[in-house]
Amino acid sequence: MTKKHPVNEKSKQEQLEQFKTDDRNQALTTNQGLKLSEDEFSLKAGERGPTLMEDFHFREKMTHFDHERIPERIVHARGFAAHGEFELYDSLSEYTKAKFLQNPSVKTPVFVRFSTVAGSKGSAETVRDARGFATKFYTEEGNYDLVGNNIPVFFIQDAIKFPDLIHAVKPEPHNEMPQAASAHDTFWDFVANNQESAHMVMWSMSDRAIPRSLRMMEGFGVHTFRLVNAEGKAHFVKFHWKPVLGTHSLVWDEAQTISGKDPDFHRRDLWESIENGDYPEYELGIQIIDEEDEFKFDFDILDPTKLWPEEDIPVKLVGKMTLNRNVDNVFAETEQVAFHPGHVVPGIDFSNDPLLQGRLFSYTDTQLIRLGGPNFHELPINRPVCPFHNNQRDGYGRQTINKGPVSYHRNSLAANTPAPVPESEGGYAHYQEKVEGRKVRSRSESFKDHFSQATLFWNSMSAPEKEHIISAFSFELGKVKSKSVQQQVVDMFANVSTVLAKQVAQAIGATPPSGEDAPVTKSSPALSQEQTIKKPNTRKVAVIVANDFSSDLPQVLNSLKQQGIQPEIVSTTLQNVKGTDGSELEVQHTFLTSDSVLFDAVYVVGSSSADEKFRKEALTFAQEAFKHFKPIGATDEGVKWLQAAGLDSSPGVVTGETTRFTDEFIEAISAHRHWNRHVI
Ligand code: HDE
Repeated sequence: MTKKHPVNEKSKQEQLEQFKTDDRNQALTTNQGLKLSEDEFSLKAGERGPTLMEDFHFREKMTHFDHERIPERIVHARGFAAHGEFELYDSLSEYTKAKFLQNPSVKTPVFVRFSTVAGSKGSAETVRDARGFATKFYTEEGNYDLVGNNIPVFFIQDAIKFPDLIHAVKPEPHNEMPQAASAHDTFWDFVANNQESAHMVMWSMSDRAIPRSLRMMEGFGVHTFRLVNAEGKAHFVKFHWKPVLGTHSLVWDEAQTISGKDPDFHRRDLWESIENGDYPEYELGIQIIDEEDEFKFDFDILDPTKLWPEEDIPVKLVGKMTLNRNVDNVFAETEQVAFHPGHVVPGIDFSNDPLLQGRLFSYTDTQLIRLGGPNFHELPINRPVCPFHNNQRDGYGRQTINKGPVSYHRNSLAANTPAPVPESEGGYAHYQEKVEGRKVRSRSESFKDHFSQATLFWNSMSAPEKEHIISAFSFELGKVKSKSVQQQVVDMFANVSTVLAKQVAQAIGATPPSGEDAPVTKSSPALSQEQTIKKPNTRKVAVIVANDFSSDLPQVLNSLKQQGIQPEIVSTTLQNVKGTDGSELEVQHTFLTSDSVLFDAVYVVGSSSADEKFRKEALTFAQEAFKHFKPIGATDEGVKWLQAAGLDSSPGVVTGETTRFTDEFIEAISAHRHWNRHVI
């Protein structure tokens, strides 16, 4: 009965094509198709007279405009998305019968939306926050959504607390401040009074919450899910996305400046990378726990404030996702896409994680109001690439024209179709987990350890990462007005580390805890970004050049490009700059349009004809990069400038004095940040 619907990486794109339109070179019409002869003047009684009611063109245009906005997402409002494909390395049939995880030759189209959580739709992108990482797989068995975050745990253990958490972190209701920031009283009051948040707060205060790029952050399904194979055997699973470029972050001072200089920093980076053919790639990883081993750990695997240490339960890399196409229209695609953790396919099922269970209700509910009725599954971006048939009918915005009189089940007039199909033919059957218990409102004892993994995270950090966490707490709590809340938080995090709590207390004028940390017995190296992949690819270098640059420069720039590094020329004006040998370089940015924080490294070249103003601008770039631990290179006049400013001979600063300048500069860029530099 069920037909096979072959899906390939083009299936979604082909489907979307049917809905696209190109307005260029067309006559202007009303929505009824009527050609218009004029579009600048409303119809009036006399040239200086009132507008007439019969001006249907004016009314249609204005009415549509008046209704252009839809509510933004209650959380994850600020987002950006791209299309791509997923390919499997080896069949996962041992664990799951999901069709798209069987055959490595099948490529599945995907749509991924990244987001911040707390800020409004127009807020800056480099704020301190978790990032959403939501993937829709358009499979032959229907849409599968992996709706994850870039942090593997969550603030709360039960979905019923989600409205409280979000009320606390959003701008305070009496004055709507601060925007897209957790550094305020209500958030920290929530934290101190809901101590299950400790582990996630450690992640939020770490570098993970200020990613360098959406291409350079991990993704996590967070909850424990189930994979079920064709024999009906289930395993517990956690999902991971591992970025091929490694996991990298900004530094906080830089992130704040970028929020003003380029509030679109992350979307611009994603958009441009895809346009340049530097396709973002992420490997899909799974951690598997046998059902029999459910109780073998010192944490409850249903508790979403806990991760599964990768050293104990290894992450097996099973496939790769490549984002290779930007959207055509942000509203139609990115804004109207509707993700749902309950969009599953046969072979993927839920666990009893109480956070996941609540999410299974919330997504459709919020989308009903955001997308204005029950037919948003018909929007082009949300349609599965396989057919869908049922007896649901009507409602706002219905597009499907269901033929025939029958819209009920069971029936005889349509031979009892559309009909459910048995599991053996692809019908979804929920995993038959045995459950029993009393109806209670309570939390399992096994969920009550809130601090062990927060401490594990702290113990796994490198020295610079620990410093960043201390300084993030000090910043956030330094913005809190209530002394009592500040003190409660210090007391709470003394349970994670007294070293941390003491330093934060010192910074914010609170009373430090007494006592010392217990000796470290366990750490998880996988949690530290120190261990991540480091590559020079797609790192952006500001090359600061004036007229009369030396003839070696084009050669250096070519060598950088060969390593995948992206040099961009910055100068006083957008006029081409000329070298002593007559060669020319196109200038992409001026000191006015650009800033050091928008680059991964700075290369000061200058020239002997550069004036004092130029030298100062170049040094501002270099000093800013120095402060942010970024690689700095200098040749020609630039060497003298750095020397005079005392910026040379520090780790990650490479000057043309060395004969291996290009190689050493590439090495410095590949190392990304030079934490051992002494920054005052
Ligand atoms: Fe969400 N979340 N969430 N969430 N979530 C939404 O659904 C919710 C949680 C996540 O790009 C909303 O369509 C509850 C964890 C992402 O469109 C809403 C709880 C994780 C996105 C909702 C959580 C997420 C959302 C708002 C606690 C990581 C953006 C708009 C039980 C695993 C998807 C919408 C996109 C969006 C509810 C917690 C990820 C209100 C009740 C944990 C990536 O339904």
